[in-house]
Amino acid sequence: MLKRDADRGPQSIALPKALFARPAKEDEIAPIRETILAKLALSVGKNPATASPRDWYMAASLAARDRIVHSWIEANRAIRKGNSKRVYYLSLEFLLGRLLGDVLHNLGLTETFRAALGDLGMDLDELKAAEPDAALGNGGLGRLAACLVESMATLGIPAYGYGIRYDHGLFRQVIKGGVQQEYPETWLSFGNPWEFERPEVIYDIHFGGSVQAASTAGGARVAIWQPAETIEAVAYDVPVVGWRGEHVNPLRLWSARAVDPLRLDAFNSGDHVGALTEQVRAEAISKVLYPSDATAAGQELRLRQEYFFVSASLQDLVRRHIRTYGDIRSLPDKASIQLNDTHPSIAVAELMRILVDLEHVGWDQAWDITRATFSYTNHTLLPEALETWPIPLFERLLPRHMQIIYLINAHHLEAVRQAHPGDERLLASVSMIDENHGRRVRMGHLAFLGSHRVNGVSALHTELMKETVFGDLHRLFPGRVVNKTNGITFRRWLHQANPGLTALLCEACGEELMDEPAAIARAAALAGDNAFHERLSEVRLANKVALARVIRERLDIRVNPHALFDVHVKRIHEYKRQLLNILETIALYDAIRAQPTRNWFPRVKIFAGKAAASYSEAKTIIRLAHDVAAIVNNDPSVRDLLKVVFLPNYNVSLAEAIIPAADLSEQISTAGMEASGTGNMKFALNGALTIGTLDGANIEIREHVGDDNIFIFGLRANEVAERHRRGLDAMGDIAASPMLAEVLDAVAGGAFSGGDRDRYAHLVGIVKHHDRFLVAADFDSYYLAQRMVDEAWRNPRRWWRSSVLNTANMGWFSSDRTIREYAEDVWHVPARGSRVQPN
Ligand code: 26V
Repeated sequence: MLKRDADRGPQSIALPKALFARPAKEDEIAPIRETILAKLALSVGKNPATASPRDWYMAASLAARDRIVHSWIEANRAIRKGNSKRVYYLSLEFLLGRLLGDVLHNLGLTETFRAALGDLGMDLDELKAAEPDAALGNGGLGRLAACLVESMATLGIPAYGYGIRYDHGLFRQVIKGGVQQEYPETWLSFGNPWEFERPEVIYDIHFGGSVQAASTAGGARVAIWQPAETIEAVAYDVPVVGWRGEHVNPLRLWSARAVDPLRLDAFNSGDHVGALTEQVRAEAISKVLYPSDATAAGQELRLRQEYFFVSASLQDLVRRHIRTYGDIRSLPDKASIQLNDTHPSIAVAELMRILVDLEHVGWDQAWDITRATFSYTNHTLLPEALETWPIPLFERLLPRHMQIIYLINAHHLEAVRQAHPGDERLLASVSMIDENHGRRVRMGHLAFLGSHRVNGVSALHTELMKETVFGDLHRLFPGRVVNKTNGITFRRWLHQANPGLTALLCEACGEELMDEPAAIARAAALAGDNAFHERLSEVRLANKVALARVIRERLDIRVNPHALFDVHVKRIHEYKRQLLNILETIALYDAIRAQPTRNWFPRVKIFAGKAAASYSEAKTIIRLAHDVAAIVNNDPSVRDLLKVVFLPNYNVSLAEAIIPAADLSEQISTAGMEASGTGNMKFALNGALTIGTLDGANIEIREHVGDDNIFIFGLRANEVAERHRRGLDAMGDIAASPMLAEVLDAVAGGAFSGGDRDRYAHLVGIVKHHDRFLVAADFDSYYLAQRMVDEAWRNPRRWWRSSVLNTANMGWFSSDRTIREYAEDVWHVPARGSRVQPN
């Protein structure tokens, strides 16, 4: 049963006090207290007696924001004075989560604010929980963007994040009777204290119309785009505060606005709705975040979103460049633009348009400037996720860009023809136009060709890029594809999410850990130390008790905090194989009932994650998790040895409560399909052991933590590819696994659906007959790996040794390391602690 406060954050969690946190600055407590009171009265318009926690959150945030502004202005001044090169990170998603805790922590003001609020009778943690998550992203890609911009600020890199200020972020998930329902998310409804509206920073964004050819006075031929529609992009800046507040960068988010707020003539003649249609159409662009796995419906709006934010961002940075340096030709020396996936890749054509049509740079030079400026990160190789646009749509919405893309393609194909005469297969494969599925523009190819570096996000993923989707392009442009394994910011995912563990690690590794993630390696010396294990287990238990309370409050289910917490949280997708986990849960349930006297240890299987609204298989997986939970949790013969819970509305804040409480981290994607994963890193950093496939960054995690400290199972990526080539044979796998056969029969036979055989017929049918994700092939190996987990859990010394070695070996997975690699190899900008020094 859902409780009324189910959507509130994990505010009720009593975490161990942050021993490592900077102590309150005595002389600042009183001024901050006064500022908070002044903000409450003058900006929020409330008095302390009637103010709600949300009002206090607003007042405290505005007080914290004041502290940022000076460093921000100073950072800007220094960048301008130093003529430093800037990095522009273009991303359709920034999954920021809550910001108050982040800002206070990075400013070193957490304890000072706690004391100031305490004087006023308020509790900082309660205020923090009143902040809505900024959920401007779907999952891994958006959260990565948030970690990377934080690391850029921390390393003092002059950078702008550019994105869209969605009125509504990722939908709120409510589960009714096991069925996911989506509700709009309303993070802005009470105002956003972290943003600065910039009403003076506005750009016109054009769509549609036609292109005319004309000649200049000098006889040069030029193209003139006469658009049919114009809307406005208005800037909102959110400060991104680096560690210790030494550097602050802007995250500039664009909001769409109609040029005219309403058609007054229509309004006056009584057509009140018609008078607003243009406004509604224009503002639809920044109305809502796309769940990326959406269907073709609404595709046009998505393309409009992409061009909208790209055009505004390029106009903004080109204007800044020309104002400062006077000449667009020096752009690559002073600006590096990172494309976060293909969503912003129309930027390649847009920059060409600006250079050629507006700045009158010759084509070849424009192309050199473009390639030297852009670089592109690929985040998935799944064919259904690779972005392509139907040419008729593209032509209608962006006619001049379509021409430019044809021209780029013509030059490119001509060069390929010269180098490889007669190779028609090669031409078709590297062309920006896909002729096989109705003519479409391949955005990945556009981004690849327009960039000097193209990167994957883990070692395996990068190798697969070179072999598969970008194989031919890689051979044509050797050296362009590089790897930049993802990372996570320790400030959020260790210091803030797990203050108890951070305090212990500071004792073990020294306070330097707070500034240098690599210092965490020193904890390895304590891997065999019983006393350290004891203290770690106390911290973990406290985190588990806190999570157990969240589970009780939200689901009315009691779980034993001494049980093994086995956690599978991420978007629900067939390739991530939550289904494999649920099927193993059923097998375990059967085994417990068959051998009730074996020495089982209690386990809690924890799931959370959202399914795209249109993704019916994923929604059915959620339903199955609930159906299995209902049976297992209420079966007295299980005697609480197994519990299954599905926490609704997974988001960044919930992740911060779940991850520090995990004993086991499920990273069980079909090998070759998860580009990297970053949750895997968060769990290992917090001391959970991983059960996983050799996929994405799991491979590098294994290399760092050692074979003995991770549970690897299943087919390798090359074996998966081989099975796909050879033809899938799940029926063979099922015939070889009586256990799996029994589990599938039970599900299909209605054992978990009150006898309803229809509910899971399709899902079971997929496993049996179209098992692209090789659930059947990996089942036995996964079941065995889980029994190895049982074995290891029985031996606490061994478990805690592994846990310490996981945490101690995660320094390399700091996003500071990731950003240093981008800075050196892709952007060519100096970063603190990097080998490239300022010139
Ligand atoms: C999108 C779609 C849309 C169509 C249906 C299938 C499908 C599958 C996956 C995706 C995800 C697209 C991009 C993305 O979020 N990639 C994630 O990026 C993370 C950061 O690099 C990385 O850790 C994850 O492994 C990767 O899935």
